[in-house]
Amino acid sequence: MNTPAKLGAYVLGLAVIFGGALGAGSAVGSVSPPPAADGHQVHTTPSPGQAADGHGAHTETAPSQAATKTSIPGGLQMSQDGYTLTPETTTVKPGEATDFRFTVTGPDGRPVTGYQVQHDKKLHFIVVSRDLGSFQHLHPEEAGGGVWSVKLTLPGAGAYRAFADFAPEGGTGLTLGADLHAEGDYTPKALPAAGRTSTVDGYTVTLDGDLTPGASSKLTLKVSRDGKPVTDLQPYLGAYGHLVALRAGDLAYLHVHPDGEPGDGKTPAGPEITFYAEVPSRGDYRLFLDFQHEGAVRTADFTARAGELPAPAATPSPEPTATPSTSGSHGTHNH
Ligand SMILES: [Cu+2]
Repeated sequence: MNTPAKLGAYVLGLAVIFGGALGAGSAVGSVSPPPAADGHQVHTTPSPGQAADGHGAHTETAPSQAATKTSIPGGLQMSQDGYTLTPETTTVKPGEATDFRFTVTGPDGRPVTGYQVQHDKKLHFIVVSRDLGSFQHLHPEEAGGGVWSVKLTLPGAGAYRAFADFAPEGGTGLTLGADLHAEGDYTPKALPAAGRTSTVDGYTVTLDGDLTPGASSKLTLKVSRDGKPVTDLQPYLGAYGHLVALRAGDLAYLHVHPDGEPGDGKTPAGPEITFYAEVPSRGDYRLFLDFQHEGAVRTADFTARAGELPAPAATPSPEPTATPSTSGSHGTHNH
């Protein structure tokens, strides 16, 4: 039994709505994180040891009938509400750093130059491979005239999705997405198996909580190193952690943020970072957690399954449950 995980499905707090998440919590401000190396990235290989755990605490968690919502998740469109993400180029050489440039054009057709600062930045730029094996969270610089510039390396040949996450001045938060290509032959990797543990650079991050379609889901990520809880996480982008969730299959983009923020007098600097996330549908999601410790930003990654159906109930059997048996203790049912 995992009580906190179960509670997470019920205790609805700060619902972060899919697609407009950044707009909701934009009032960070007082905390200025120390400079960190921008451009951390992660490459993953499926890890056979991380199988989905089979706990079946979902029985009562009837996912809400949110299917009537028609809002489109973020990141699936390159143009929305009059704003369009326009890369100067969409094909780059794999493994080579490129000065990647793009604009966001506004309803008047001109590059947008006015942005609201959200989580310490005017624009967050996420680049993932379409097989969700590689992830980068970058912060482009303004090059003038509404042009954004960022040093970008696509790690290998393949198809990628770039997301610009921003809020234009006077507008609400938007995430626009565009495809990028790194030329060459490639073999897509399988989605890593669902799991609750991620290791990166000697840190172990565990995931507690379940994603429930159409409902606010509490996720708790716990950071440790060498078996010891890390209690001195550093603020990064106004929070102790930054979580991006992408739906496998179409890369719908969900930007979630922690419950509490550094300096609010109640949010500890680890080892646990709590998030509220709302996903729109059943299915697999990739979660990427950026956290900062000892001056470096690292990314832990997970595959999480939303709205996993409970294991089929044991077939009703006419036999009494306590059948005397000589066959020993086999048949213990696994919930
Ligand atoms: Cu960012």
